[in-house]
Amino acid sequence: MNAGSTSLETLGPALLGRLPALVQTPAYDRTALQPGMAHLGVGAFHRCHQAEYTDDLLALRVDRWGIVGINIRPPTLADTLGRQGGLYTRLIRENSHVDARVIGSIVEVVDSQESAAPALDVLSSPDIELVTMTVTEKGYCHIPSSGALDLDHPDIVHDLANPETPRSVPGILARALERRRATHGRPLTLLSCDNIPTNGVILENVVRTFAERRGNGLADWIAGNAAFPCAMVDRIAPAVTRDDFDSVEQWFGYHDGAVAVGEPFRQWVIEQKFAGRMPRWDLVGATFVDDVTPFEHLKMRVLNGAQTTLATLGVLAGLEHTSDAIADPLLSAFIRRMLIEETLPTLLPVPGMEPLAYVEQSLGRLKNTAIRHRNHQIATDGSQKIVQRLLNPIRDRLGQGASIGLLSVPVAGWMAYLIQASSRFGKRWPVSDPYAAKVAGIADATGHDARALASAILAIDTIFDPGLAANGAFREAVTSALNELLSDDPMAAVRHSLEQDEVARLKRSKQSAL
Ligand code: CS2
Repeated sequence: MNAGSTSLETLGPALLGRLPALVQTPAYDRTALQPGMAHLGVGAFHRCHQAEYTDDLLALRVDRWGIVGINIRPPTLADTLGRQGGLYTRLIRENSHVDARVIGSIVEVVDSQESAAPALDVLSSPDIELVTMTVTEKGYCHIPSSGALDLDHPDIVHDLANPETPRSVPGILARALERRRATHGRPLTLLSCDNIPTNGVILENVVRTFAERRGNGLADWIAGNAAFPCAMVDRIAPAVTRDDFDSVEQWFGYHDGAVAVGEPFRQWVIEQKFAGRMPRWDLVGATFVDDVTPFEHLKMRVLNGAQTTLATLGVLAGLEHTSDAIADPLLSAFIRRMLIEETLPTLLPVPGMEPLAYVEQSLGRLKNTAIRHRNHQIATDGSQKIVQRLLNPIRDRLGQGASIGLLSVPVAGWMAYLIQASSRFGKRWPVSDPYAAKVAGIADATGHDARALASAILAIDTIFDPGLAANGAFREAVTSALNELLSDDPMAAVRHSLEQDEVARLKRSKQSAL
């Protein structure tokens, strides 16, 4: 974003000493930093999360690791972060409260959208010991239902044929590791910070499968010299809007083209499995653990599950943001009941955390009206999100012989969201999802029969595990919710599932009283 019509000065190292007192500045000498880690995917989340933790750590002066930020997809970084010397304003907002701080941990930015070469030069450098990444769920090129590398993915097909000029994340990482092996042989930790289940395992799997296909011993070298820890990351940091840029100008009197906005809450749990040195993020609030799984289930099933539910049902109800959806009494009652009745019993015990309190805390976070998180943004790439957020807890519930009537509603919500974007249903809104065309094709061919629609979508086995898709109770619950969600009164699906749950609850309590 350029300075536009304003004549205000743009944030940069020269302005640091002249910022209003309300804006905190880096509490360390940035010129002494050394690029020790790279981050792939410098978006709003990275700027509000890993880069902030690193800024906290740098302020403790324990080490001097700066971040090299790399984008291999749009947007470009040179015109925003680049021209600001890596500096940006991080706003933490909660209702009327604002906390502003300039973050200084990003020391260099690299645009590698046109070709992987600039990214590969950084990732294969001996100075880089760690690569963190937020490349979105679909960046891993895996099959959501199994976690395996999707060998039919066009970018993977391309990269296997042209391994020296890769386009995909697995192809780029495999090539960087190959160059490290050939040049200096130094180990590398690759830390996924995306919301996919067992993200380190999936990352390792896609990179290893890709390397195995190369058949030059690379996979063995990777096994001995790279580590892929799992991590749970959390902070709500939506896409930045024009309003956010304008706010910084109005409140603080300077222009910043790389503002990031997040909520106060943040969490980072990292599996202690590193190939070499790691930044001591544990000194600034991150937790290093042996097993991330319980934390990951808690976060993806409760917070992210609630977000996806509110997003798709919110769009169907004509609501714009998460905070609007949760302010709706029906949706708010539904989400609380769904999480407490159906999601919580699927969770593993989480050391030091009380699940019910976590649910209440999560619902509180979603009510934050200063966080303008659009329902359409969260609904983007839903096909890559519903397995870990909704389908895995449903599978666990069915395994316990327990009810799934509430969790099935947002699954049908995801279907209805994509179905109604098809031409047969009047293209009610634009969508972005790798499965949008597939679902639109089903909708165009099938028409308005909810049973036939649900059946055809449940047959997509790269999303729905066939065992789950064959389950009668699940099919019935999804079909009946979809039928209502596609009607003129979509929220009837939400009302009815709550009523049915209430009836079942009464029945259970009568039985246990006998
Ligand atoms: C959101 C997440 O867009 C989405 O899919 O659910 O980005 C969410 O805000 C973060 O995971 C919160 O940590």
